[in-house]
Amino acid sequence: MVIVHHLNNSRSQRLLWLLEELGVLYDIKRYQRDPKTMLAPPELRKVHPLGKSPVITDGDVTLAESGAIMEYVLEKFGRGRLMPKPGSPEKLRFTFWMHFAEGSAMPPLVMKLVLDRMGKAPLLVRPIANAIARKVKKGFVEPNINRQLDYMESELNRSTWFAGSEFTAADIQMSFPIEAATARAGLDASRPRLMEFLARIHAREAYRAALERGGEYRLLR
Ligand SMILES: N[C@@H](CCC(=O)N[C@@H](CS)C(=O)NCC(=O)O)C(=O)O
Repeated sequence: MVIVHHLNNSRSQRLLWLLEELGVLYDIKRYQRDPKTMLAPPELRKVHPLGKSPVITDGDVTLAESGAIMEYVLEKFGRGRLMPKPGSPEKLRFTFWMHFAEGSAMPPLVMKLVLDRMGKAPLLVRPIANAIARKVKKGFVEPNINRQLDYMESELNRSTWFAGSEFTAADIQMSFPIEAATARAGLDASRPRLMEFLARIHAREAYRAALERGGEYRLLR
């Protein structure tokens, strides 16, 4: 049976959701973030040297990295579900969003999280830390986040879901940056397609079932 090594308030929630959509039986092994640093506990490094979540174990297979795990799960259990037909234009869009989520959308959102936390630097260096953080956010991080959000919004003007008219695993993969952008980058009703996307995914039975099994899911801000 697939075991999901699940960190609270993290990307592994997305994987539980995929497994629920496909009706795959799975078990959860839980890990708690350090409440101060928000880092994963060292036990996770015993499962995979990177010590990040998600990681799955399935028999002899131990696999990290959300996109790779999703591909593995779709190949092994999907029977063609939740992905477009090979060779179709939708498949190309699917591949793009599967990579874009972690390759492009998440890095500036993670940078924003880290830079926002610089406000908690020791008192003596706080003014300098804040000045640097503000400059990097204004000059690099926020323009990138905004350009990416605009692009996502425009793509959802083209079609209901990211890869086309059908819901696919690319929508699951994209859910995390979009949820993170609402939590920490001011994504709001000024981008109505993205807000509708969130409302639609949050109403899905499998999304709710995964939340129930996964437990606490409050995105870091
Ligand atoms: N690109 C990786 C990112 C993995 C990642 O950074 N996971 C976060 C959880 S959202 C984590 O484990 N953070 C705790 C830590 O870095 O110690 C993926 O999608 O799997």
